[in-house]
Amino acid sequence: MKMVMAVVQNSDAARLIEELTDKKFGVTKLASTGGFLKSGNTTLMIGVEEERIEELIELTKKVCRPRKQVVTPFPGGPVDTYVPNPIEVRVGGAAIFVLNIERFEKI
Ligand code: 2BA
Repeated sequence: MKMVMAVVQNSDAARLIEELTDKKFGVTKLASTGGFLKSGNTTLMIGVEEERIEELIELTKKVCRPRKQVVTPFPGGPVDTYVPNPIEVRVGGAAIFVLNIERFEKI
């Protein structure tokens, strides 16, 4: 068994969860915050048999679209007079981690 941790954009999360549950994947939704943008995103925990990993990744690719976001880097402190230019970042898609699970018990 594997544990898939998928960080997705909030706007894609509801549809992805719906598609996953329709296909009988077990899923837990966690509210998370991206370290770079410091804005909310969604992390899904999906415990899955190894043979279904590719199906899961394909489904995620179908639902989760990369988007461009414009951010203004926050300057240092209150006395900082330098105003940085906005920059454009491409936010996933999804950041997917596949972890080995040593043991899984449902009590
Ligand atoms: P954030 O950390 O808020 O990052 C949002 C987007 O900002 C990233 O999109 C990337 O395009 C850009 N970015 C991140 N760090 C950067 C930096 N130091 N300099 C310039 N641009 C930077 P994604 O790569 O698609 O990541 C989307 C979200 O997935 C991330 O939100 C974070 O919550 C998670 N994530 C991505 N890679 C991760 C990793 N290696 N470990 C843990 N979480 C990760």
